[in-house]
Amino acid sequence: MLRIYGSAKSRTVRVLWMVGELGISYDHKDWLPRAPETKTPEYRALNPNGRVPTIDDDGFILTESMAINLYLSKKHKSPLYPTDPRHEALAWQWSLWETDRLDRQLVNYMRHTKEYPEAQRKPEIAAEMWNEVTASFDVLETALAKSEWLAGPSFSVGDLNVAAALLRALTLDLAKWPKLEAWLTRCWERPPAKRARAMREKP
Ligand SMILES: N[C@@H](CCC(=O)N[C@@H](CS)C(=O)NCC(=O)O)C(=O)O
Repeated sequence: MLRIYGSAKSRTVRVLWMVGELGISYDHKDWLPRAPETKTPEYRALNPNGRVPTIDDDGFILTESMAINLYLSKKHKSPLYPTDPRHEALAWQWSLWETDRLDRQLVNYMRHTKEYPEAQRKPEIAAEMWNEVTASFDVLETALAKSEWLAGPSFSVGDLNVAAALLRALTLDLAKWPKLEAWLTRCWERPPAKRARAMREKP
C-alpha cells in the first residue's frame, strides 16, 4: 500500500494530483508542514529534512515531490510517463528546472505580497522574486509557443510537475504570457487536478 505524508495545503498537492491521474488507492497522513507529527524521530527517519511530501511505497521511502511523481508515473506505466527517451528526458529537464528556477521564487513572491501578515512582508524580496518568476514565465512562454506540451505530444508528468508548482500563479494576471496561461488552464482543468485543488482549498 502506498502511504502519502503531507497535506494538500503543501507541495504534497502535486503528489495528490498524480495519484488522482493514476487512479491508485493510498493511505493519507494529512499533515501540515511543520506539524508536530513531522518533528518526531519516526518521521525524521523517513525524511531527514522534516518536510512534506514523503511517500512510503510498500517500504520504499522517497522524498521530493518531483521525484515522487516521476517514480509513481513510471512505476504504474502511466501514459503520463513518456516512453520515448527524449520525451522522458524533457520531463526530467522541466521538473529539475522548476525546482531551480521557479519553485521557491514563486512561493516567496506570494508570501511577501499576499500571504504573510503585512508587517512581515519585505517589498525588496518581493521585487527580487518577481524578477526571477517573470524570467521563468518568459522561458515557459517561449517553450509553449513551440509545443503544446512540455515533454512530447501529450500531457505528461513534465507538465503536471511544473503546472502543479504554478498553482499560486492561477491567481496572477498572466495576460503577458498567453501561451503559459492557456497551458496552465488546460492542465488545471483536468479532473484529478481539480480534485487535488479542492482538497487544498477545503477549510
Ligand atoms: N523540494 C521539496 C520541498 C519540500 C518542502 O519544502 N515542503 C514544505 C511544505 S510545502 C515543508 O514541509 N516545509 C516545512 C519546513 O520548512 O520546515 C519537494 O518538492 O518535495
